[in-house]
Amino acid sequence: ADSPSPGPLPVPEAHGEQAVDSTITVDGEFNGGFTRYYGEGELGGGSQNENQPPIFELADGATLKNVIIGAPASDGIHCLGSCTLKNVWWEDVGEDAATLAAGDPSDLMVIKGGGAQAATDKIFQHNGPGTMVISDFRARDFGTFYLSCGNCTEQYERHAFIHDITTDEPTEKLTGVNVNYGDTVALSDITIFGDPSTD
Ligand code: ADA
Ligand code: CA
Ligand code: CA
Repeated sequence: ADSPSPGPLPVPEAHGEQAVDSTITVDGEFNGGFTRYYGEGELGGGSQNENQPPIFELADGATLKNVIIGAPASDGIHCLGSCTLKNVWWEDVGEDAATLAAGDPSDLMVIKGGGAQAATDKIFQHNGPGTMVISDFRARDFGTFYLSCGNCTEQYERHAFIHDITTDEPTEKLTGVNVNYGDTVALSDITIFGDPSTD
């Protein structure tokens, strides 16, 4: 029998498209107006190679909202400090969807609204120090929803708060953390369609 499913990802209708051949840097607020952005040139590989450039790179304090990331999505979105992603939708996640790449321990990366699908590996990748807060988010067809880096050159304690999310069954796991570095994840109001068992 088919597994229960959260249904198709409710991506808003795109208002135009824009090919991106070099990373768009965002300082302050950027409202995409639901334009679909997709990679080309050095952002157009569509592979799972590490170290691909992101489509958007957010400076400390930046907000990105109302954006659709189409395919190919390269390494998605990188935050270099505190940042906010509001209503960002990934139609076909590239190497991963969004990364807290750098910053300091007081930084907060807030992801509110939006959704992601077709993530061969991870959706949210936490490499820098600081805290990731993810809420009101939908995910389907993904490996790992949130991963704290296990092998980054610099390791820190990392924290995440994940609430009000709906997903289908991860092919890998919902979250992966390094308790040896002091990582924590707080989960609440999580709905997972399918088999919730773990091994
Ligand atoms: C993998 C890899 C890390 C880092 C991460 C990322 O988890 O093992 O070293 O590259 O991906 O940032 O995509
Ligand atoms: Ca990776
Ligand atoms: Ca990556």
